[in-house]
Amino acid sequence: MQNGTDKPLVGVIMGSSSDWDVMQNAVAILQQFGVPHEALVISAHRMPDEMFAYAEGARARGLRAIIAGAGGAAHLPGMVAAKTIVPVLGVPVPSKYLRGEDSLLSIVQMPKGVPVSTFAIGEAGAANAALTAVAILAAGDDVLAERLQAFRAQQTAAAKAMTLPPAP
Ligand code: RP5
Repeated sequence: MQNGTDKPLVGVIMGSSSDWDVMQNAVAILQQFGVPHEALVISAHRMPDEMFAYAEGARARGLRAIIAGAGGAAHLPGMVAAKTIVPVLGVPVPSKYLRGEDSLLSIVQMPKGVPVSTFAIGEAGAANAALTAVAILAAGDDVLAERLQAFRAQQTAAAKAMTLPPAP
């Protein structure tokens, strides 16, 4: 990265430590790309004052994207988006009873004017949210853009090298 500091550019927040299994997939991508980031628990329902303070201070602290994961009545991404113009990338975390369909619908159905970019339920969504954060940053960072291109090229090569077992 070219920002030359360890100040986080991406915030990864989640409603509970129980979301970590999923959300660590976002952190892993940010680490892989060398993006300065922070990861912390901020619960919309259990610590609403801290959630609003985090959102209100995000831009001034230099955050350029916020990845917010939550499960069930997943209000965290939407309420953070309500208090900041920093892009919010929402990750629906699988829930115990409804397997994350509740989380997905809670996050995706934002009213017009307050967007949350919403990703797939679970690990793929967390990883893709981080890749999107990388893409946002890469718009102004050629080094990061090259890393992203290389990542895509690797995937292409891996797909081309795939073989299938002989037909039964
Ligand atoms: C949400 O409630 C969290 O994002 C989590 O997915 C879900 C359950 O939280 P815990 O009861 O496991 O702390 O706020």
